[in-house]
Amino acid sequence: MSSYILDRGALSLVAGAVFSIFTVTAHAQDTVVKVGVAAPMSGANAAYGKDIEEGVKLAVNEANAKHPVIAGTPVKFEVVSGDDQADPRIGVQVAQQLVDSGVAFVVGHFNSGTTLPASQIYAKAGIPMLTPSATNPTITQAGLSTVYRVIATDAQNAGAAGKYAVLVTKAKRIAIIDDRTAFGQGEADEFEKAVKENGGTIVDRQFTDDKAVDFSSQLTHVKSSNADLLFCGVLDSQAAMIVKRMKQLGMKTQFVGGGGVVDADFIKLAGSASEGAMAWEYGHPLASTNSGKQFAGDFKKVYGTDMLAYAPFAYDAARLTIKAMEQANSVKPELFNAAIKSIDYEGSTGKIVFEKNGDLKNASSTLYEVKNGAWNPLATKSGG
Ligand code: ABU
Repeated sequence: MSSYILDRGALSLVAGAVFSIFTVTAHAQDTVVKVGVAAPMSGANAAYGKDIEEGVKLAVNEANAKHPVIAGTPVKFEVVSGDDQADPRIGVQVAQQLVDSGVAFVVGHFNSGTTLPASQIYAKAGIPMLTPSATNPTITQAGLSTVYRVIATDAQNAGAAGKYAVLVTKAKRIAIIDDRTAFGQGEADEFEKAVKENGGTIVDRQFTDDKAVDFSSQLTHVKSSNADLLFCGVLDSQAAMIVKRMKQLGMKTQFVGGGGVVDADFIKLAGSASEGAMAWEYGHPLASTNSGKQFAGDFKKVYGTDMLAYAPFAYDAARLTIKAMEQANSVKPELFNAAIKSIDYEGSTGKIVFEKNGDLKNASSTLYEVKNGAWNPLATKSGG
């Protein structure tokens, strides 16, 4: 029996401090196919990790409910989660543990900084890795044949943000703060490039880190630069602290966030300071399609809460890979990986077809604004 197919007895051997296994009722004759989820399940990014895990669990439960048979054998999918704590070093360890535990494929990681080194581990083992959220463009530039991304990159998302800031918002003096992570710095670089390509002016660029809770010195500097627009390459909780501090400092500068900011947590944490904030998020608004609305409704029904941001991408990543297994009639990664490459999948986030490098074809991005305590879509940039 291959390492990625475990019988029920073998499952008990797979355990560790960073793992949790969601038990399914498997019949004795079922082949158990393990589905890895790698994301931060603890620490400041834990809510994103839980969101991703819940998206994958939804996909797996739906697949199991159909009693799938692959290569003539009843199959039971089982989720195995690894907590990478948003730390690249731990991300590599988790990746190796997931590979050793016999997962057939992995949905993850959440952070670009963990995905970059972890993708090498999965590639070496021949295990497909589909990230639902890691958007640094370089992830798919390493020539790894097992790496996929079901979401737009920051070349697209922050690129659209930079162009829009200059040509539509008509900002004259633009400032940037980023958290120096692979994601934050990467998207800030893409934003700056697009601003300059479209004839805009960057008047200030400040840095923080992803653990910071005080942004006074950076914001005071931005205020003194008379910036009319501030783009921030940070995640939701830091973005919320930034808009609160901007209000306290009496700044009139338009806040624009990049990925990871358009969610309920940002509004909850920022309170009234969130009003008028803008941010670019990957994909089109879920509510704009029937499949998106269906996913959001199903998620709420199952978990009793609204999804955060990346659950539908994680759901689609798991569903399309299971479909690839069915098309290949195999749970062997070397066989269904080829089927992923040619998949044409209509998911909750839209159509998923991959470029040769594993990136999403025709990815889109949407600009949102907080109005009356809720995120509202303003503009969507499709394709490219
Ligand atoms: N792209 C949103 C945040 C996750 C990351 O790329 O690090």
